[in-house]
Amino acid sequence: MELRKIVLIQPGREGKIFGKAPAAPYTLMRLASLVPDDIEVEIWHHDWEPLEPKLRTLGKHDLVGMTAKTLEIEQVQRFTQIAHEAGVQAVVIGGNHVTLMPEDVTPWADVIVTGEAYRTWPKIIEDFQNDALKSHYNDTEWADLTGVAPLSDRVIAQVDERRRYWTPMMEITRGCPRNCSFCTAIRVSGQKMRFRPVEEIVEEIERRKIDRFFLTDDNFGLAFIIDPEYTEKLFLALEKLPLRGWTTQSEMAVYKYPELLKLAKRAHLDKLFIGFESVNPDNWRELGGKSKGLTKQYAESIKAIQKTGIGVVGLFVFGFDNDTPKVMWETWEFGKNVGLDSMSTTVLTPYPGTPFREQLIKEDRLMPDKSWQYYDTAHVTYYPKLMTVEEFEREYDKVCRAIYSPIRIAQRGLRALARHPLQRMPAKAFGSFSTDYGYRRTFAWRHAFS
Ligand code: B12
Ligand code: SF4
Repeated sequence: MELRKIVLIQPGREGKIFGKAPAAPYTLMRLASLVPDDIEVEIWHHDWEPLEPKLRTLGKHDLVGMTAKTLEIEQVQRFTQIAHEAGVQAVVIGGNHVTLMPEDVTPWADVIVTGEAYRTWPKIIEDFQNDALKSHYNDTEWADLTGVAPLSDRVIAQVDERRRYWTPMMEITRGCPRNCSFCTAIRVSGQKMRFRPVEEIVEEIERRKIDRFFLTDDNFGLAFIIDPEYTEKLFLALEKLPLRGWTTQSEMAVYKYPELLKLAKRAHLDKLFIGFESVNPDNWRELGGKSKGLTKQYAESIKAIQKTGIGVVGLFVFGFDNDTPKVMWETWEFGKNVGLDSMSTTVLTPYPGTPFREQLIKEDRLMPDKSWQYYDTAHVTYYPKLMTVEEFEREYDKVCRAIYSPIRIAQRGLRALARHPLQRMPAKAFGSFSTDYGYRRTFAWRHAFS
């Protein structure tokens, strides 16, 4: 089939915030960079502009790819329907949700892609042109990250991240050897930690001309433990770049590596988002070995990290089988007293492919009326064990209103800001408050629809 152009679609529900979309579509930027130069490729993002009218301009000779997390899959199904009505014959669906639950997408997609797609995506483009498209492409190998899908200059120019997005994304590692019962990341990125070569990271940052970024890594902190030499080399290279700052997800064990933390600070690391997950020690089994619900140890790690000048964002999840409303208030107290820079409290969510979901299915505890849009970590989608749904929701609302009250956000933001020297404060002001503001917005989705 003659190929007119490729359109890659990023769904979204946030829209623009003060004129920019929140997070750049990094997944699609990598995939678009694999498209041969002689084929036109565009990335369309629903947070930047409403996509329905644009979808109606597509036709039979366009190859359309869409990515979706679980909570976005219904929006993507709707986009697919519009594209089909416009005459598109090849809508390809990839991403986390389809990888974890292909049977959910097969009935309405033309092509599904499971796995990482670095090999299958170029093959799909070729097969489209040869009228040989299959209905399912499965990439079973965890690709070595060396030289994989470097961002092309035309994609960088088209996405124009600095003008259109608040947060550029960047990948350094992939995969995590832990095994948290509720985590889907390890089911889509594997349990072997893989590293991109330092030279490629530096080259990408320079070519994108970005001076801030958030890592897509699931648990970057594990690099401290698994490959300290690599981590040191990375930090020494980043130190030389004119960065304003970067942030990443990590487990708390990094506090045992003060020398690397100092290097990380010199490499412009601003904040670590640490998944403590729970202050309830009875939940230790669910936490995959990275934390054990021991608040004394959490406090020690927070102090040690902050001492090096790096901020700590504490991430907590409510609704494990040993949780009662009391745990939510204990988390609030802990967060208040320990001096976190920002704080996220979300509702445990039984994503497809996780042991937690399997258990709930066996025990018939999934709420039947909760479609995928509710899987946003702000809504309760299952019957908790030691609380009723109503109790869970009521106390969650109360505790989040306390945590995300303007005064608490201001307090934590000022604390984060105070970590920087006076002359750097203007540059750091936005980042010091925006994390909590973002979490407040996530919580607000709980009441956007019920
Ligand atoms: C970065 C990230 C974010 C960023 C997204 C930024 C952006 N615009 O891309 C931010 C911080 C905004 C974010 C937010 C959330 N996230 Co998030 N996020 C991630 C993370 C850590 C990395 C994703 C990533 O970019 N990877 C790197 C890129 C290069 O690869 P990739 O996305 O995996 O895609 C590959 C394949 O899937 C495939 N592919 C993907 N799409 C397509 C499409 C086509 C056509 C093809 C051919 C192939 C293909 O090819 C790609 C290259 O290998 C993942 C964890 C993970 N490891 O997946 C969680 C993850 C996707 N997030 C998750 C969640 C739950 C959320 C939130 C709900 C959290 C919250 N409480 O708010 C929100 C939802 C926001 C929203 N409204 O959508 C869950 C999703 C679970 C699920 N089943 O849906 C994950 C898996 C984390 C987890 N621990 O479980 N997230
Ligand atoms: S530590 Fe994080 S990425 Fe690793 S399994 Fe647990 S939740 Fe997933």
